[in-house]
Amino acid sequence: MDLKEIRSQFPILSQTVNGKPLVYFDNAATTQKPNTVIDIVNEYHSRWNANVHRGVHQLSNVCTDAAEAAREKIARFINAAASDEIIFTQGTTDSINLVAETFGRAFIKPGDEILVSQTEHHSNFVPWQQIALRYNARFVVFDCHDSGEWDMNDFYAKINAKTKLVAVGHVSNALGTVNPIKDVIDKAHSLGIPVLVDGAQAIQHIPVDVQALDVDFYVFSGHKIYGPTGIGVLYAKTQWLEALPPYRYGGEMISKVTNTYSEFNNLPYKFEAGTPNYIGQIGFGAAIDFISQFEVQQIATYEHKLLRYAEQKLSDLEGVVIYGKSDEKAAVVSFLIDGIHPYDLGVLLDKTGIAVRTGNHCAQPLMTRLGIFGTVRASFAFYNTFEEIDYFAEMLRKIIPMLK
Ligand code: C6P
Repeated sequence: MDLKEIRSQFPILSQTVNGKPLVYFDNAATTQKPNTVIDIVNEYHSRWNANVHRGVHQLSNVCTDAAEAAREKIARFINAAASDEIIFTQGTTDSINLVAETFGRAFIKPGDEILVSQTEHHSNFVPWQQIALRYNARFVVFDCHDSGEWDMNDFYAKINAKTKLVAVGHVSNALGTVNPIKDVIDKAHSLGIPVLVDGAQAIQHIPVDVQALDVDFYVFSGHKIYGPTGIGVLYAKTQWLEALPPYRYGGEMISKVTNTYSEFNNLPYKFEAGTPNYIGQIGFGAAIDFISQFEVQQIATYEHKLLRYAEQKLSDLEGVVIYGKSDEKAAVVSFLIDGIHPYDLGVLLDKTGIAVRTGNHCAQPLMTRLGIFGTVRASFAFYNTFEEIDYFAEMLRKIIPMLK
């Protein structure tokens, strides 16, 4: 990969922050956008904007075609069996809430169990906890090891005939662990239990094939894969989309409305009430085109080298403890330095132009399990470089004595 050429496509990467060249290591929170995404969003707002699926006029048709083409691109990207299995949402959180609300309404009864892991982001934890409370079901959490890897014995012990759904993350946002989701899916399916996988931190880093995984629900956000904010995807097998009731009610999701009853639209529109974020969809499609120039496996290999290099550099520094020890990791390194508050470190790194995230990373149950309140997290994308990591380590070497 030609790193210089790739970086030149992201205008934000060539700016300075606090007088220093930006080193953007907060890619797990959101990724930066290439020119093609920025330009298409601008072009559709300035030249083609019109509401989709409603118009007989040219602008509406142009927007509708581009927005629907994005659905096709995303379906191909994750190897969905049909583009109708791609539901556009506001993002990962919205997708999970869609499944939790509708699955809860249709299938969760008192005494049922919903099983999640200890390492989930709040978005794949709180909705299930609340659904369980609402329907007098049990919210069950299987444990992880100190390394951040799942305790699969605990998973096998806790999944049972009462489990109605398993909801797990593909890659931990807080630690970077790539989880054994295929083992979870296979075990759950052997008991007839569906599985939702939160792919927010996987889709941009590792190849995802929903048919090979045989996953029932797979969710992710556009903004974490070089696309715009406010747009995301729920992939679900057709059988589930047909079995679940609509999430929100209103325009577009109906086929017939009378004073006494309504009939609902075909897939995927049954789950897309109201004016969709069609320009977000178009931008998302451009992001998929952008990433499709490369092999996702090629991106994964490069990012893995960055990760191991960063872990090595950090280990050379005194007092550093890295959280998330696993052979299977995506591009996240989470750490603490003895006697230094993560927030203080984050603030001083910012002064050097380096953007990292500090805190619990919306994973309080995991932090509690690890006995810490948070970490400093550097998360990489394939536009990051080894030189940036060298600079990061050099700045840490200067900052640490200042905070001791
Ligand atoms: N994690 C992070 O800095 P939304 O906000 O809906 O696009 O994504 C929510 C979400 C769900 N699952 C996982 C695994 C995630 O990492 C995130 C977002 C960001 O780690 C913001 S907290």
